[in-house]
Amino acid sequence: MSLTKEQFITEFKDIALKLYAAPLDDLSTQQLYQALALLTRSYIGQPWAETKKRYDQEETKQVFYFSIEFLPGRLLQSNLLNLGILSEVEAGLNELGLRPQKIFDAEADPGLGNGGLGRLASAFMDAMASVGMAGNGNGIRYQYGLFKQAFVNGYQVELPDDWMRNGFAWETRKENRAVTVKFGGWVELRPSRSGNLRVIYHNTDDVLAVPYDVAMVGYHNQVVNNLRLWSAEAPINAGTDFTLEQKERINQITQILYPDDSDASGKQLRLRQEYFFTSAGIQSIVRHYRRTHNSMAGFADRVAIHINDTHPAMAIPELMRVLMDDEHVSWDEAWRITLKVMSYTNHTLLSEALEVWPIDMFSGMVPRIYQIIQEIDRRFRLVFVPQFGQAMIDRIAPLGNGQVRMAYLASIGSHAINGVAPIHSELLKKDVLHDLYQIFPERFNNKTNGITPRRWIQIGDRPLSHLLDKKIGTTWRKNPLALRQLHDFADDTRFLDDLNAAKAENKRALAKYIDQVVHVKVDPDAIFDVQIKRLHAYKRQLLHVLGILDAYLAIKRGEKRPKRLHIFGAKAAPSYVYAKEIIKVMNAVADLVNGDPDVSKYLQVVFLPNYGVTMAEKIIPAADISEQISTAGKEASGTSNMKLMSAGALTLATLDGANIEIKDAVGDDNVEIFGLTEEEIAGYYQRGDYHARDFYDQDPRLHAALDMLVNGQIPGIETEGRDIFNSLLTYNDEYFVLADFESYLAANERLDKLYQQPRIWAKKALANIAESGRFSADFTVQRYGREIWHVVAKTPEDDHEA
Ligand code: GPV
Repeated sequence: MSLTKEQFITEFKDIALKLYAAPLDDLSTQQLYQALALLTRSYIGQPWAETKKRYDQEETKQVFYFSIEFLPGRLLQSNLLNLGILSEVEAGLNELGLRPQKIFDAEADPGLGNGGLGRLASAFMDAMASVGMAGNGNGIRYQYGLFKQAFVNGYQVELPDDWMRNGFAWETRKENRAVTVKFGGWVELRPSRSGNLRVIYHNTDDVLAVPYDVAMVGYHNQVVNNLRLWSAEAPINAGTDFTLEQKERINQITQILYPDDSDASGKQLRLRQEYFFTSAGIQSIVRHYRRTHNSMAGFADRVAIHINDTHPAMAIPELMRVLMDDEHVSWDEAWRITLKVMSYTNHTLLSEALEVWPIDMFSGMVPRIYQIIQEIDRRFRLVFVPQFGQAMIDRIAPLGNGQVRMAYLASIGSHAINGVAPIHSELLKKDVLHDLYQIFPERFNNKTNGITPRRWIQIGDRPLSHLLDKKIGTTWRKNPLALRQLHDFADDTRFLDDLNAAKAENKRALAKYIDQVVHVKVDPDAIFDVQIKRLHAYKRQLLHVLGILDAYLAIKRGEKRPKRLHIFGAKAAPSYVYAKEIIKVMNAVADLVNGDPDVSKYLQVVFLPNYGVTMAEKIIPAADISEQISTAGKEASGTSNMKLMSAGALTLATLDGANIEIKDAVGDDNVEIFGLTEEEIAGYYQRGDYHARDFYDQDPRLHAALDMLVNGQIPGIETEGRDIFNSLLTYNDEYFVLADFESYLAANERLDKLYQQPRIWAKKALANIAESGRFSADFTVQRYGREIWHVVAKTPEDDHEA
């Protein structure tokens, strides 16, 4: 859209007066934010309505992305950017004597997710709109998002995230689109005159699912898609009223996000959440379709439903239910439609993350869904036992060991199953879903994750953005592959110096922010070494910490090194004791290092509390080194690796997840690889001959660093230090931290050396930025569109050109 600075100023003053009956200079920052958000929303309404209308009129095939998590990040700047009016608005605010950033900072970050999985879902929403794909999100409107993390005496404490305290400016309540979701009770199957079964529900607990829609604004293309988040409410009953307790129980369903990342919680309420948003989504999709079609025959040509990991896997039996029970479609026809509609992404190889539910709990909560899964299970066995044998089918049938096995259900009921990086997709076929791969090889495929450079570069990294505009023009903003033009300037020393200067500016800004948040004065000239991701044993923050302890000891011995600032951001699941112990140790190490004047000349450590999307926007542009150091074969993809490379950070990485593709993209010279490969680790597992203690006994540096955990040199970690020490030595180091220690140090030494040559460093940074465009989620969703969903992207401009 077009909007001049002057128009904006007039409209902004006007809306502020209408809303608050006050001139701008009487408004609080929060009020200014609300007024600006509302004005922005008023620009979105029309293209939003037009997009919907166009999809309906043209009978566009639509994608519905079902995800129990979304992490959209703050939306004001992003919406202004995508509408094409960010510069005008900022100029207008400045002219009014207001600081844009201060207003943007008044927005709460919707923390409706844990980490990579939720952020990926939101990147896909942004990308689908931006490439003109009819993509809708379907999720949960959690009253409380992921807990707010604080540190007390170095320990993580979890505080409620009351993110909607000031309302959520971007949502629209659609109570006229509510649907009823049924739980519990029992089902009666009564033969009817037509020969079909009539399904009668008795004694169910009904919950009203009310949708709140959030606009997903495409980049400069007039496309606005929909993210539909469901909220649980007590139904308005004729006659009886609900007691407060009953209402409480219902509201609980969408009260809070489970704080588990890559870990199945196994709790009743979680299962209730899963069926709640899945059933609501399916019902509303079918209802919408039926408004314009009198049968379900063509449904699969108009609708694609994607299951983001297994949390929404009940979409499969739920669609079967609606097709059969409500739409009177036969089993065979319903199954044909369901298979064609459904597709599934797996996001992990960790066994503890593979969802299984006890049949007792499951069948009591959703009896009709359970019946349908029983029938899927029966038919699956009937068809495949003769071909593949009882033993194999017992392993992978949807029901087994008294459990509903969600990954198998999702795989059996989807026409496509994908992993999120090549190594992950290969390991799915080789290990986790190997038996299913034998039966359905054609379903398996890879779709490497992506990120949105709009948020990470255009919004987050203004200095780099301006530099890119000056050097290669602005086409990279629409098509990030244009970043490849940077290769032409790999030897342009002026430009390399400019790149370093932009990085330095970002580092100064982050240093200021760090001082504000944790009151540590850091040296902006240090190497900024960043590890930002959930705290997980397999992600090996511990390896990073041992590296810091080694540096501490070396400096204590009098060694001089280029100054390094280690920056951590990480939340631990509240019930994950070991991860929380690592957090305590990290904070204790930070205190030790920063508090020692001999050491802090060369080494500083900051652990920023409450890491999330908004904080990532501040950290990433300032990073020199990106730590991606998971045990090979454990990280499905990782996506912070892509964001950090796009900011010109060099990746310090194991050959795991998408690190491998990053290495292939930038070449061996522009990434720092270390550690055991997945094959080597698999070898250790097979032979059973990994002996962590040998590494401790044989490597004096490792020995000394580990001893620090238990010898009192780090104050306040008696218990935690001992537990971690024991996990590594007594319990044999499940994640091969000790095996990779030496090569990790060597890789770090190479990076230290390299940093002494700023232009050579900048040249490598340039190569990373130049090749980061391929990881744009715009391309990822287009691959999903072509190969899985069978949808084509189209924008209003395409019509004008045609
Ligand atoms: I399963 N992931 C996550 O964030 N939460 C989960 O519950 C599960 C997986 C992550 C993986 O750990 C990352 O490797 C991956 O990059 C991300 O999902 C997106 O695919």
